Amino acid sequence: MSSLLFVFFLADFACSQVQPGGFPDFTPYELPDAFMDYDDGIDPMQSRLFRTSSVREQINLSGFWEFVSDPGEKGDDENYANSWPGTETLMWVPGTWNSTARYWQYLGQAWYRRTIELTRPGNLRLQFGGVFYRCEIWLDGRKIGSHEGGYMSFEFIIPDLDKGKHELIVKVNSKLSSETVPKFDTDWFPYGGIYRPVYAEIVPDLRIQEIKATPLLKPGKQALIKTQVLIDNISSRTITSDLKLFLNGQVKQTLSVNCKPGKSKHDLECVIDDCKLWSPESPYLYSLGIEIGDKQDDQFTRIGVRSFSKEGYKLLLNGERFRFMGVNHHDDQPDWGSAMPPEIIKKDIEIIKALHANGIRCHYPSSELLLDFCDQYGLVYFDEIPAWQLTPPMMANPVVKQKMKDLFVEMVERDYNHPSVFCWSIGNEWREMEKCYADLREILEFAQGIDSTHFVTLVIGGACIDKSFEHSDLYTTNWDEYDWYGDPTVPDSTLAKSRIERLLALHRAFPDHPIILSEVGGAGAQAGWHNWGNVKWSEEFQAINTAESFKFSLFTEWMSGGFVWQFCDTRSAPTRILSARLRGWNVKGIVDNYRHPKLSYYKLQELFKTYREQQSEK
Ligand code: ADA
Repeated sequence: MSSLLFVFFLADFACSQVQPGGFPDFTPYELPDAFMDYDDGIDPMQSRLFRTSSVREQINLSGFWEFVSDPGEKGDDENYANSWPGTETLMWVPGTWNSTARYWQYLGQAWYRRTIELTRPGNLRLQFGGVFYRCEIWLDGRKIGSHEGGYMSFEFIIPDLDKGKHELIVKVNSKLSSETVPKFDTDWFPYGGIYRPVYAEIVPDLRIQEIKATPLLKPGKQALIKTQVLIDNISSRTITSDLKLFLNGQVKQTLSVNCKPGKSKHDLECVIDDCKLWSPESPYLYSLGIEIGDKQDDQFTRIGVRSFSKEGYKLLLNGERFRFMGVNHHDDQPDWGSAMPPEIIKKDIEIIKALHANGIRCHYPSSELLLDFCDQYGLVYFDEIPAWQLTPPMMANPVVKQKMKDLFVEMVERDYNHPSVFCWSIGNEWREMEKCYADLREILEFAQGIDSTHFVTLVIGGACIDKSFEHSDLYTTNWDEYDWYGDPTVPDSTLAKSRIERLLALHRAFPDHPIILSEVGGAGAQAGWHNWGNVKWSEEFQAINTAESFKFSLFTEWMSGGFVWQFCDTRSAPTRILSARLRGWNVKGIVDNYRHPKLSYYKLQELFKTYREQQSEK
């Protein structure tokens, strides 16, 4: 096709979507109600969508905390933990200082302070949903611990604390480097602060630390739920008690346990007959609870029975062909940054469901609340540690390697019970992988050794044939049909052919591997700017890129779909403000930063709907 004809063809494509003066078709979509036969309530700490305990006394630590920035990092030498230097301002928790005007671009150290009041003495448990990037914590001037890794949750136990007021101080540092994970200069903003919910609770001497439930599907619609319970005996004596396993409010097993001081693991199980499966179309959840003694302590989680498997190049969910129609999502919004409140997370989920999508991927573990919504509304989640675009020297650095391993373990511990979790990814687009192949293999094998119930993968850039795939469980690659960073100012069909040829070559090299496009599309568009010639930055250019690229992954027999890059426009690292980022924002969102849909949203919605209709006719 001559280039002139090609431009007309594209112009025609765009015009058929939006008539001047009219609106594109938008199919109204009703979000189905979440369903669980047994409803165990709402977590009063607002950090989960269900009650996690019915007996623990909990204190919500959301609200204004005293705040002082420390750009010169003097706070340790000047002992801020014991002599507060004076309050600069009040800062909202959960929140990020980078969403306030005063600290908009501030990357560095800061101190937070508040009081906790206990109405009775007891063992205090402090739970942090996420602090970016590293922190140290003091209670009444005594250091109680530290944590590194901005996207994970963590806890501290302070035994036998007196009743009354206690001073809590948290030092936070958001600086990244070549030895942090994520590294410095990622393509998303390193929002600093205590940005996910924090709460305190009084726990008994014998407490439930963790529940790990593995649902195994058996023939005849039966499921065996193997449950491992981690018990923490905070006291210095052995305690004997009963453990009860509940399913949807019914006791299924009672086990008498002898717990020495410290941690111990106990196995319980139950069988569900005629079980209801979890899937995006029918996200059925069961409530699973563990109780110690006669309500001395309890903990609840939610589980779903489903099986992901592969058969040659096909990906299967509950034995049926499954293709991803997903979005890449960052926790990011102009007013809240990474500290998105529950209502905004829920809105995102609704917009994604209205797209007829079935999955979400993120470069780091999203908030637990987002994963709860995925479980509840039926979105398959692609879980990844933020090891983004590492270089060979970083990979070879034992400090970085250890951090990656620690983050991987924390991710699996936190997210294991979510039925929406499809795989664990050890990172994204590592550079010059042939130079760090041994390191890569070490991390992959480590990850596979931690959990064998989910796929383990690594995301590769540009659909290249990489021998690391001989060891990972899936082929997940980032790809787009039309170039966006290069010279062409309109989608170039010749280039597109060579891009498709790459995928064909990949399939020839790995014919028995499911191929998933972990990022697909990827063209920046200034929301509201239309250009009928489809030039760069226009909504038309982006719509062509995303929809055409996605079409290939959905309608090619051996492909397993993908995740559009990306859901919404997001703020990029401050260092990228002058690169191909509009005002410092990565504007490849199919909705803008306030979630107004761009043309590509409607094009994808149409495509996903067509795919679903075709599948249901089969
Ligand atoms: C890569 C990377 C993304 C983003 C994207 C882009 O695919 O994985 O995080 O940076 O490029 O927008 O260029």
